[in-house]
Amino acid sequence: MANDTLVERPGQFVRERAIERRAASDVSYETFLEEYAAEGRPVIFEDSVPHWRALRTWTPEFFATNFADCDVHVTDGVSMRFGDFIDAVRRSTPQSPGPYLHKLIIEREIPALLPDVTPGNRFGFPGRLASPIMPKPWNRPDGYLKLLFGGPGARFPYPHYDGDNAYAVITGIYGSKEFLLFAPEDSAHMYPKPNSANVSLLEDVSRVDLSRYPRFAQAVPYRGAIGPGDAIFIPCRWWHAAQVPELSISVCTNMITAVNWRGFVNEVCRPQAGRSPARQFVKRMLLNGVGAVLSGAEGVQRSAPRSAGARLLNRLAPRYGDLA
Ligand SMILES: O=C(O)CCC(=O)C(=O)O
Repeated sequence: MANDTLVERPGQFVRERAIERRAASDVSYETFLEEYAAEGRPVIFEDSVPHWRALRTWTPEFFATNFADCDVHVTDGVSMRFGDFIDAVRRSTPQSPGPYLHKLIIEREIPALLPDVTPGNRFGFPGRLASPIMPKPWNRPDGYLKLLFGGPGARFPYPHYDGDNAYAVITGIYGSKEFLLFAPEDSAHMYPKPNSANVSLLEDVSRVDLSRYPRFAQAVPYRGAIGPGDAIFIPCRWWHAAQVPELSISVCTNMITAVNWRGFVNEVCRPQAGRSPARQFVKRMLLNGVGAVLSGAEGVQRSAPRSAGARLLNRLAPRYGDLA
């Protein structure tokens, strides 16, 4: 591969790949689905949301001025006053990293922020999650839009891939953030937790003790960074780890489309300890039905997009733009 580079890790050399970058204006939504989503190919789209007011207004000062007294959900089991959180982020250094906020669903906790990121990033359009016929808890027209916020040295707490076989798009708004991605084929090299197959036992992929985790030496990292306006697309089942070099504010959405639907159904209906097989079977039947209806609607939208039928079906199977 032309963009392979050799990088040194303690004790060995590995091949590392740069994540492809494209100007967002050169890529239509359909091309994105065909060339990246369907192919499971990560990419960073540059200048993906020039219309977002957040790009001009969201700074640490903006949040400290307007939302200091809000209680925010920072990480698992930890909530803080937003003002105190921002103070801790400002004190964060690579040697002594502060907290990393990654649990704040914007619609639930600070809906006043929504107009600043609306209309959403088209590459992060939640697809079938936005359909009114999606059963709870997957009926999420906002794609679980989350705020991510951290200072130098902070990082997402664990390398993982997203649940529900979902894709993710993370859009940078302020500062920068670095990503290391690993393909699904590297799963065995990522040491999945025995009870949580999508979470790695490796805490920090940039500092792995290879004597404890020797298989990690065979994993091939894909490296990329996002700045304001850049959006990184993380295909389903791709492992990812995020690290903040300079104070970073970004947002994240999940997406389910026709392309990752089968994997979604298999994932959420898989046999699981503590779940009745009969219930999982009924759920599978229900989701298979929803999938068939949505595939039919999407077929009409594709073949006769301007017809009255397609316009009616847009309500059932929303398309980017219809929700704005
Ligand atoms: O911190 C990040 O950018 C990664 C976010 C992420 O992976 C997640 O929210 O699942």
